[in-house]
Amino acid sequence: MKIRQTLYTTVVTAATLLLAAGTVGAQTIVKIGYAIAQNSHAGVGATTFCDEIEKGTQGRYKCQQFPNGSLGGEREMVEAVQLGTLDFVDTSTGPVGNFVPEIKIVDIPFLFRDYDHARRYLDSANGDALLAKFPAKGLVALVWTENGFRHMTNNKRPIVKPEDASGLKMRTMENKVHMDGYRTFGIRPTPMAFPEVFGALQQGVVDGQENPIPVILAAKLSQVQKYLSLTGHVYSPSLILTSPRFMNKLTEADKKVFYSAAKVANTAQRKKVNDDEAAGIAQLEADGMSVIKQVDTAAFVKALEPAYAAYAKEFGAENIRKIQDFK
Ligand code: EAX
Repeated sequence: MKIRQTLYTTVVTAATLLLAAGTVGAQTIVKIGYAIAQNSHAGVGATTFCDEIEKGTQGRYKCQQFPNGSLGGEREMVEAVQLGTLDFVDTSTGPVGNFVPEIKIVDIPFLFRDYDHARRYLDSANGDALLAKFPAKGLVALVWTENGFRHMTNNKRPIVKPEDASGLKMRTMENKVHMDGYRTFGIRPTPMAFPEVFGALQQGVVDGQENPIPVILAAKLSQVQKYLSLTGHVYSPSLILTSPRFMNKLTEADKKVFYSAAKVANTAQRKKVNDDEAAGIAQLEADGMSVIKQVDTAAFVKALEPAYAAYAKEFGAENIRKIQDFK
């Protein structure tokens, strides 16, 4: 009896996992996952996306949200979307270049000057051209969303210049472009999925990590990190991804609803990034972090020169310059 029940549960669970989008009567439930908390910028993006598709399809589609990496890290969620066991993920580009190599170029440190530069570039035909690379890899990118400019935190010392970062063991995303760049700062990069980061910092497996203010806030990293240096060393884009298999099942009208829902979600997600940027640093100071506001940006850029030579080989110096010069 017990065995039969277990078997039944296993079969039902397997069936649910195999078919991510479940239909209940006339309503289809779609699953969306992301690595951080529901009250974060990614959560605001996902919630807005869900509200918009429900409204736009008169309730024929509804979402189930899986925040906090409850379905795994970002790489695992992208894999799940590819396989069709998850319908949507709002993910940073962190691991995405491992699936769609062409987008790795936007992960280069000190590529974008500021939010306006990054947002306008990604929203332009240049950003669309990168989104067009996804279907060949079994993915559909509905829109660029945003994670934010990344800053370093650690428990050893204030980081003002690369020499201060040198020797620190820092968790990074599973992103070769980042890791190659950070090595030129003397950092020892330790790639790790986001759901493991809090524990790794708490246990001292790594000395530090780097993430945008909205993520540092949402993951309460102030509880396990002392120093925050506003290095802004790289812009971290994100994306809402689904699969061709999912999109091909939709009517043309519903496809439009999903695409426009993604656009509205992006606007809301970026607005939350703005709000977190405006209020977050004071909040993190109140939470006990020591915030280093004056960093030697020029020294970091200089240290990166060997990495930039390698990026130029991989992506083409011209292509990198085109992004940097984008007005
Ligand atoms: O997408 O893995 C990371 O550091 C990401 O910035 C975070 O999970 C938000």
